[in-house]
Amino acid sequence: MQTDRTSTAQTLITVAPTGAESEKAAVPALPVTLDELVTTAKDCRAAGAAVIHVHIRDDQARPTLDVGRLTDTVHALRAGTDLIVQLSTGGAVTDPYQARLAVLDARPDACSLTCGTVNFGDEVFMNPWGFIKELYAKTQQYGVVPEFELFDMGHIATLHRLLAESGLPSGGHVHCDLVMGVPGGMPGDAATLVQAVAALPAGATWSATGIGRTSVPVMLAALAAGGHLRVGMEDTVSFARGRPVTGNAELVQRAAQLAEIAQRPALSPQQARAMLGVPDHQ
Ligand code: KMH
Ligand code: ZN
Repeated sequence: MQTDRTSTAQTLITVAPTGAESEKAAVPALPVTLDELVTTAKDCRAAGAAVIHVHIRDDQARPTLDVGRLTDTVHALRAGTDLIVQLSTGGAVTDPYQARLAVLDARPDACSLTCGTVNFGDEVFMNPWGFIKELYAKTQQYGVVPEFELFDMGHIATLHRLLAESGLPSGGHVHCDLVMGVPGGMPGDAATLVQAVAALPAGATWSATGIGRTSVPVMLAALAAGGHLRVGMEDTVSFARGRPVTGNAELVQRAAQLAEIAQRPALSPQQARAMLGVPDHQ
């Protein structure tokens, strides 16, 4: 029997545990070592996550795209969990294009692929068309399943252009993530989410994540609109006003509880592989 990839009966939960922006000194619960990351991954898997979106740090807890470290990270996460391992190709705003392309040499299951440049607080997250095309071609060549990161409405137009010019992704299915509430990107509210979803390619699945205080409203709107969820300390370090996140697992747990209440319980990694077209590495 064929998997119905667009069914909204269940919820894919992705955890983004680290990111490139928060500092360990300011956020002690942030997982920055490989041991911390694997422990977090196991806890989040138990809480309901199926995909892990990974940024790594160096020995000083600074963001790095070192391919050797990324490769070790992919192997360790596969050894310790059955999560789909999605490496960030966004990195930090200071990372050069060549280093971001080289992320795929670590041979992850999946990767993020941002569909346009966006103001990113006081910085600029650069994703020009030529880079997007080259990165997409490499995902197709390596058999890595991309998740299209959409920070703004214009990114959706670029996604349509990319699919029209370069064809379907590895795995044959288009899955997007609406990243909402970045200062400079689209706002994290229900009206914007509905507008963005209406503009997505036919047959695409999508998750949404709200940055900072937009985390909960975006999660509720996404569940109501039939979408999937991304949560984690990359996107918010506050669980509630004045209450810091104590660990990624509590964010996943809250997402899984809300999904359950919405009558759309969490997908297992195995079910998520079928939906996204990610081959089994176990
Ligand atoms: N850290 C941001 C500059 C991604 O992972 O692909 C980019 C980002 C998106 O987090
Ligand atoms: Zn990221």
